[in-house]
Amino acid sequence: MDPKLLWQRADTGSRISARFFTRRLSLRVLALLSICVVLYNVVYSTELRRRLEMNVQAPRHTGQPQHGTDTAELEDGPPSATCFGAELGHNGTEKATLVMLVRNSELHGALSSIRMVEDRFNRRFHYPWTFLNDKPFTDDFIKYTSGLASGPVEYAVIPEDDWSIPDHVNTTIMRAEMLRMAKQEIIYGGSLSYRHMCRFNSGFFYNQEVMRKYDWYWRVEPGIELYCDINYDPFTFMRENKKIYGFVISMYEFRDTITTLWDRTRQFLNHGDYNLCHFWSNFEIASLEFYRSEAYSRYFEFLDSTGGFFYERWGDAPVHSIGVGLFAPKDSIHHFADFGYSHPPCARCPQDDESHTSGRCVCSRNKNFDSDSYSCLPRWWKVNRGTGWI
Ligand SMILES: Nc1nc2c(ncn2[C@@H]2O[C@H](COP(=O)(O)OP(=O)(O)O)[C@@H](O)[C@H]2O)c(=O)[nH]1
Ligand SMILES: *[C@@H]1O[C@H](CO)[C@@H](O)[C@H](O)[C@H]1NC(C)=O
Ligand SMILES: *[C@@H]1O[C@H](CO)[C@@H](O)[C@H](O)[C@H]1NC(C)=O
Ligand SMILES: [Mg+2]
Repeated sequence: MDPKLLWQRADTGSRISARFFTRRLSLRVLALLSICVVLYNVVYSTELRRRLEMNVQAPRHTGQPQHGTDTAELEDGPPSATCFGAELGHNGTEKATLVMLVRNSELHGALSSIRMVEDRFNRRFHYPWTFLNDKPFTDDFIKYTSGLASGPVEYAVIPEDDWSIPDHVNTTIMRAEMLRMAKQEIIYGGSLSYRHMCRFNSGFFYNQEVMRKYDWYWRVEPGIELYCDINYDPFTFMRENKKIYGFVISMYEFRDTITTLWDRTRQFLNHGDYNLCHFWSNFEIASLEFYRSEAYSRYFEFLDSTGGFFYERWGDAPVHSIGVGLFAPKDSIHHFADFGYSHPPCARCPQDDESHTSGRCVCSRNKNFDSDSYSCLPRWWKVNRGTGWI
């Protein structure tokens, strides 16, 4: 048909409708519209009231948590889901906790990390948070952190024995070594508190009273970022797939901080050479049972007996990584390639489309430490093809 004809027809139509569109008809349309608006308002306000009532019946948990190892918070069960959370999800069912070792002075970084982990993951799962500190947490720290958590919270002070220099360490030698390392500008070389932290994370966190009831932990540090939503339960993933240790970033350790760690390890059991690769332990999702195993415990106790955590500055990352490399089956180590993660100064971003769309990622694919020359991921990828990891 000639398109001109169409226009002509439409013209005729409009002339016809103009004739019939009387004042009376327009009044009827107006009345019908008003009825629609009124109906919509009634339905909408009923729904709004229903939602509000739902919230009032299940108010958000606001109780003040106590110092120490009180577990009453846990028995209360997690606070109820928000409207949004209830629509999207279900509650986490694993014996797992998000754990943060942190100082009171790091409150701001802690809040920023909690917010990130809650928004991207935990608001749909309500896993409990466990906060550990060598000093009592301040009221402010407790108030503001518990305000952000969607699950139960616990605050525990680390026993002195787990944060002190063992008797067999000669502190004269230790001080001299710390001075030497500080002069050489070795990272954290002159810090005693950093040494306590590394030793604690290597051999004590998993046996803390507040951690006993859990099988899994997710380590969260102040000031981290998650770039993508995590829409599944990584703890369940770990359990179902018989995984023991999960990481996101892997890199080389500074040789000067662990001069004799590998010699000591070889002394503990005969093995080849250490390539300095370690999983960056500021993010870990892993099995607590593994660390509590005899193999790992004996390994840690041997390392601790050498005093190397103090004479040198052994990090918990190489200790965990070597432990996992020695005592966990190769296929029980998992790289969370779908996680977007940053702990300054390093960050990684998922490389596949699927993670970006389903995870609402906010990161640039080419800002990715995995492909940095300092990353151990290329070695990791080789492991999956059958070559050794450490
Ligand atoms: N309570 C407490 N936490 C500490 C101390 N030193 C480090 N941490 C925590 O241990 C983790 C690692 O320390 P951080 O300063 O982030 O070291 P980096 O990530 O290696 O630069 C973080 O969660 C810190 O909050 C300390 O003296 N006391
Ligand atoms: C999650 O837990 C809350 C509080 O215990 C409960 O009210 C809610 O029904 C649970 N949601 C699901 C989907 O199990
Ligand atoms: C510690 O080491 C120094 C220097 O080697 C030595 O003089 C001192 O006797 C040692 N102290 C102890 C308690 O062994
Ligand atoms: Mg850190």
